[in-house]
Amino acid sequence: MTETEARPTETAPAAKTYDVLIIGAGVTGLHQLILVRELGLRVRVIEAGSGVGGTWYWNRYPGARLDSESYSYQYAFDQELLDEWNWSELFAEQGELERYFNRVADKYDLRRDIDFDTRVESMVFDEETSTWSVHTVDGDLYRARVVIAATGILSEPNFPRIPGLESFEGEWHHTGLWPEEPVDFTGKRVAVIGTGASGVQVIPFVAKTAAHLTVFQRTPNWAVPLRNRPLAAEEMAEIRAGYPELFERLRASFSGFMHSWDPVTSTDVTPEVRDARFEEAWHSPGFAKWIGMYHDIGTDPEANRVYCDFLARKIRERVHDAATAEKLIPNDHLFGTKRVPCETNYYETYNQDNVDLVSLGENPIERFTPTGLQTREGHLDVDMIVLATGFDAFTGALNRLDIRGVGGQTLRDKWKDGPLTYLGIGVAGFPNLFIMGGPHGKGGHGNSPRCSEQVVEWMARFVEDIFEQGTERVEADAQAERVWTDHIYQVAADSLMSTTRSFFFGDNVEGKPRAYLAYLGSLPEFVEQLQGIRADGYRGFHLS
Ligand code: NA7
Repeated sequence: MTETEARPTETAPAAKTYDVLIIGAGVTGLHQLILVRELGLRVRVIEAGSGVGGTWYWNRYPGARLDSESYSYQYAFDQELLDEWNWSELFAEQGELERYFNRVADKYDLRRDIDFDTRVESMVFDEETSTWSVHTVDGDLYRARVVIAATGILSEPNFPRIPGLESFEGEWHHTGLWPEEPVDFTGKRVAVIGTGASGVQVIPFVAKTAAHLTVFQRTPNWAVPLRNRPLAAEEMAEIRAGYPELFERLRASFSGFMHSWDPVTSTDVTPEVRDARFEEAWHSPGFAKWIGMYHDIGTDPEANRVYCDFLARKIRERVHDAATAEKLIPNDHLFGTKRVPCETNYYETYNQDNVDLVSLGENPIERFTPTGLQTREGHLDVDMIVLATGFDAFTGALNRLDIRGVGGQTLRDKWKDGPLTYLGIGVAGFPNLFIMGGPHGKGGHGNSPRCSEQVVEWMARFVEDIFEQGTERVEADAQAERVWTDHIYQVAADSLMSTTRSFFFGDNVEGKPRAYLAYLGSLPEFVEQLQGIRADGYRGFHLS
């Protein structure tokens, strides 16, 4: 169906009117579009970027790649696509993922329903008509009964509050907003700020060709080797033959990953057996070294410390300069209490003569200048600055939409002390707005397509029921929201993750209140709850 044009008034632009508006053409938004379109509803996607893929569109810095095995991170709903697509590496790089999502967009002719280069400026709920008015930065107006915000968890870049960036006369880039044109480090003096998952990926690439690289580290991370390798055609064929069992297994797993915690307790085995197991994991790919480990490493601080000692030894073996090695070993948090970055030659990079590491605790950056960075100890001249400073995760992208619900309340205000949601999907006071992949949803700790697919399917059924039953207004119940949010906090409080600062708690961003933002329950448990809630006539939502 085509859009209908509402009559423009003198002050308002003509509204483009749809049944369902989806914000974001990333992993979740594309899948949601495919399913909502099948319902025959008028649906449109608004996307700030110029292409599809979300994370894999924006994070195009050299070295960007998956930490989940490629074949576990793809849509499972299209057998033809599964049959046709060959992953070239165990952990695909950004370009391959972007090609994959473009292939999906081509196959389903999705672009005809997507407005690219369109950024939402504000969204207002009209209580009389029970519709959302969505205003874009370019002055366009969309109106829709239902809005699905698929804006992503790690999509709003975090900028350090260091003054003067606008005065810097060289080139600067944020890893999460990397340009399409190639960035050339050759012969340049480069500063990289940030040593999280993005930092450890980009740093070895910069060091290869830069004249000099200075890495500014706020806190060291427990980064572990990715162990990437090419996937030969025969291996790919074997993997493909096992897809039905694979996807079934991943759906039944805790977070949709290939690895799951070992039921064996590390203290039940001899130190020799334990150390051999650590060593074996160290040589295994991806998250085998994290969520494939003895389960008590995720729950018992003492067991975790023994593993930290092993990992610290590995860092000391790899970094020649003892003082640099010590700087790279975390002493403020246990292993796995933050997102574990996976790296390739990250630690060896510090053995290069053209690379320096600066601890911001010892030598903070005071300001950016036209020619570089002024630190407490002196000025550093650089030609390029790379900000690998992460994201205002979970809530940043939603807050930026400037969402105004019942009575003009803003979502930002409602969430000023931390988000309140029902299932991570609905928010009391914000009817007909559904969040896919935001705070309190399963995706924060999981493999994104695996964690979102069943929720997106559930949402499509909900949308179908809403329109079939002529429901005008759907709103999460405030009490159901309280119970869900308390449940979220309770599970997190019992976890080792609560012992440190991280983007899971929001306190990676200066000034953001500390509140747990993800969901630590299991994927099957979450999906079962969703199904029960639907069976009970969407318990916890008011439909009218
Ligand atoms: P992360 O993991 O949040 O890492 C950001 C890094 O930037 C981390 O080292 C931060 O230090 C550092 N940071 C953040 N703010 C500042 C300021 N103000 N000054 C100096 N350094 C700062 O984000 P990534 O992009 O690396 O990874 C995000 C996800 O992408 C990851 O989980 C994967 O899913 C892919 P900190 O450690 O907080 O002290």
